[in-house]
Amino acid sequence: MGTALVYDEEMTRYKLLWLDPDCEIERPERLTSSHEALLQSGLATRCVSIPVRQATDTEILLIHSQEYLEAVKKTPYMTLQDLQQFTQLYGAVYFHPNSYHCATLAVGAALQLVDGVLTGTVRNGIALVRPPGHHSMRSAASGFCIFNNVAIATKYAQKKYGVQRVLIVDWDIHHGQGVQYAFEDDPSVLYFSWHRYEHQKFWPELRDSDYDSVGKDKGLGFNINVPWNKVGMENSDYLAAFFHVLLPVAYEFCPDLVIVCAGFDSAVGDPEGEMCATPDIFAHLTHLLMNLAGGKLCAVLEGGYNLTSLGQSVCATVQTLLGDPAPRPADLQSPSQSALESIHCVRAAHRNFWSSFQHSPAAPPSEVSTKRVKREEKDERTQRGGATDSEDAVTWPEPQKRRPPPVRTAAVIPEDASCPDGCRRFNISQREDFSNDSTGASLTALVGKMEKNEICNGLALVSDVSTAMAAVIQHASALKQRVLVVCVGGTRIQSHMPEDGTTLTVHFNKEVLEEPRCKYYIPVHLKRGFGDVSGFTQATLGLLLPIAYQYDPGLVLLAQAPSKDRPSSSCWQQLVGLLLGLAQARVLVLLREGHEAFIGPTASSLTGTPAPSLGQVGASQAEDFEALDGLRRRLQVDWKLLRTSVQEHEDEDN
Ligand code: X5A
Ligand code: ZN
Repeated sequence: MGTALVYDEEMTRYKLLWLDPDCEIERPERLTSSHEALLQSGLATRCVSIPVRQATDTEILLIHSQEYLEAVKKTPYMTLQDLQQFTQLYGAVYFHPNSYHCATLAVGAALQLVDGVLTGTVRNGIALVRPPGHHSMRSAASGFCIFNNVAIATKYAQKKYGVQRVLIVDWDIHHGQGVQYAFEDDPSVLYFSWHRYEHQKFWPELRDSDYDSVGKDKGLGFNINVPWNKVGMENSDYLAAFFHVLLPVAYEFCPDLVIVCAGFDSAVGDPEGEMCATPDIFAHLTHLLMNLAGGKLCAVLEGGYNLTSLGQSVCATVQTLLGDPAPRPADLQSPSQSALESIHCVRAAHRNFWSSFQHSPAAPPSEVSTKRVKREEKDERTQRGGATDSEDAVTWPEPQKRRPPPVRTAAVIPEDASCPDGCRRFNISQREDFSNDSTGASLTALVGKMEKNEICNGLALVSDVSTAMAAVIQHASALKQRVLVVCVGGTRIQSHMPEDGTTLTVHFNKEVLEEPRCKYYIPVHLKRGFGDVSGFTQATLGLLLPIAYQYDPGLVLLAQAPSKDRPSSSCWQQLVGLLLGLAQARVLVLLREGHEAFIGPTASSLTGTPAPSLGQVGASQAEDFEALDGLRRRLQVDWKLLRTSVQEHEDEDN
């Protein structure tokens, strides 16, 4: 199951023919240099090339009006003067005699990608296209966009394949108002967009882009806007929006297909976005979406105007789609006050629509609600290192090369058990082992190989989880690796776990456990156990992942302790899949003898197969929700990525 790359050089054959400072950034080189970056890095050859095609009129009419299509069809025959005049009808867009042709190819590329993913030819993929699409509306071009590639692809997937729910994630730094307008009354399409907004002072300067545009009629709640009111947003701000807004809702919605409006003007160096998130962040944003919809993910290029940043971001995305481990999410800061204000407002605006937010505070804090008039402090923009004038002034380190280990998944299992698909058996045989503990010896040897980047991850069937855990932790700390221990079930674990920060333990349990002893031991009480999918998603997305990303372990140890309550295999696979975003996917899973049934599902997730969907997640009991949210509030002093609002926490540094 591969990754599609849909691209054709023809889409570079149109350009701005007159002077227009607003449009000059949208150049053919955006596409050539993105494609070149994929070739240079060797990623292009690992993808399955799918040819583009022209979209038909019928397909374009899924979103656009006949009048508009007819008007655009005339542009190839216009004189330069006519083209300029036609352009005047719209905002921030230009036409060239070859624009119409390229626009039909851009739509067709998105449709080819949807075909590839929904017929099962490929698992996922990216379409590198020009012109972009998300600003274009039923009867109007806008913001370099002519036809709405992603909106058309969404309708097409629903019509041709009977796909029910589509999640559109728009991480471009502009608001895709065209996508919002196309689906705002449609509950089968969930549209999420974050965008530079600056209290309506940033293009397209629409009131409709604010957090309180939540959809209409039947579609109420299915439009989610996260307005960024300052420039300079960083990795932690984007991750906080994923952990505390997008992901809980996405899991609740349970899409059959994910389409990404993949604009990379939200990355550092971009002259439009002026944000500070690094290209590597797209590896994580992509990874976090890859366990939804059984992994069916279509990324379609939108914006991105700094050619260096764009190429690096495209590579980070494609390499993750191909299944390579994401780079370490190093040194995450606290989300900024302004980002938290936005996140708080979005959650409040959606509290009646999504059970994930139903217990969130209702009204935005009062000083926030006056937001539309407070915009004098504009020049705080340089405060967090946001770009000022020229894009050349902005620099950032070159992303680390990601070199996946030669062996993906090792299995330490009894010699008489069959090796799960896609795994390499890894046993130190009794003969070679002098310690009398061949499992322990195998585990430490395996951790050594993971450290040396020879094996990526592994699973082991052990008779005693505690002993195995202790052996691994000891060995990992000798290697000076921070270890994240995620323990599921069991009443108590190793009392002599180090508390100096070299390990962080998160212990999910159905029984009431003691209060956190220290910052590095976190008991999480899941009253209804792992069978309660809403409790599981709240705990995993809203608690475990933010803490784990901030901790940034070098190794993840996931252990299933003895317990009557076992997670369903789909919850377990989601957990494994999501944890693979950490520690360059160095995840070691310990299963207990007697739990052999988990070997197959665990191996499947470790080898990179997307986890099965959890089904549409219902509401959790108010008291259960409160208990977990209370824990989140207590922990956010130490773990700042847990914050979902500005008010909860007034001290210090931001
Ligand atoms: C697709 C995209 C941006 C338009 C900016 C107009 N459009 N100032 O990024
Ligand atoms: Zn954009």
